[in-house]
Amino acid sequence: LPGYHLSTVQTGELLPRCPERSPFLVGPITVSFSRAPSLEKIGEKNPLVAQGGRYQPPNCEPRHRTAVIIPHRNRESHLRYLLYYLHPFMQRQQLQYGIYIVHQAGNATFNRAKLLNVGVKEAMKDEDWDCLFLHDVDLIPENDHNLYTCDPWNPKHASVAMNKFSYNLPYPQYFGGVSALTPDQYMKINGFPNEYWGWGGEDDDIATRVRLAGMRITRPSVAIGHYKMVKHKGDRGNEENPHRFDLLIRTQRMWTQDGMNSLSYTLLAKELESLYTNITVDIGVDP
Ligand code: UDH
Ligand code: NGS
Repeated sequence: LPGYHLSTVQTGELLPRCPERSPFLVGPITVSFSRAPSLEKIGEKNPLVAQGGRYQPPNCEPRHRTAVIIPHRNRESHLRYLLYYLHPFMQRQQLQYGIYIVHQAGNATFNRAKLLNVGVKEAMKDEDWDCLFLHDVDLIPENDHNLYTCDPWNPKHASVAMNKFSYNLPYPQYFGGVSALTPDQYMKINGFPNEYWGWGGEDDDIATRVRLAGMRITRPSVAIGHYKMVKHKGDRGNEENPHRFDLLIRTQRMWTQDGMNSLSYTLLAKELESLYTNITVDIGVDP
């Protein structure tokens, strides 16, 4: 009811709080990867999304403010699939939200965890987000009962049942794919490690940080935390990190020194696109 929203804005009337449980949830969603939709088409289907990929429910005061932060390089078609499904998904959950793409400039080795640190730092400059969703670009949630909100006490691992792992956790400590922390929880673990260049291990490091900071990982049930992955090959520039096992041995010693408190980068651009905020960053090179 856009008209209702307009008139309440004009009269300065307060909106009622959104219900604890959104009436718009549908449960399981069919996700298919036929042809990646165009950004124009996604925009047309999401008329209430504002510049920078921002949204708030038109008819009620949201209970949650979630920033989705997506590390990215050279995965444009995956991004379009994700935006196509994620915008309506979060709108059905009646969240206030923003979507941030953190694009690694240049051809140096990819660094997922450092990009996520940059995304958190930049997103928190924009808005007082109460939940940070750290989200791989190729994972599409398949059930909107998987709420994109944070647990107030513990970091959450959301992608517990991916199709490529036969809808199960690959191993009990797995923390990769999609996770969610409040800004407080994020700072309590000193953010994510900056020193994992290339594929593998950074998510295991983060899981260890959670434990060392005295928290535990919460998870939705495997019936709800379903994700479908866009099929792809390994990326050039993100080869297996040969140092990851050495780094993992040192997590306990390093986590208080390597993270948000040691983060340095050069922001190259921060652009408000129609469906997301695009952060382009120079994070340096693998030493
Ligand atoms: N990413 C990019 N571009 C890249 C690499 C990674 O955007 O070139 C992002 C993207 O959001 C991706 C995430 O980082 O979803 C994680 O990338 P990943 O390659 O670690 O994980 P993914 O599940 O692929 O996408 C696993 C490939 C298997 C490699 C096997 C090595 N043994
Ligand atoms: C573990 C990796 C994780 C990775 C997980 C799933 O072995 O980073 O496999 O990988 N840990 C190490 O390499 C130490 S996947 O099947 O998605 O390619 O997330």
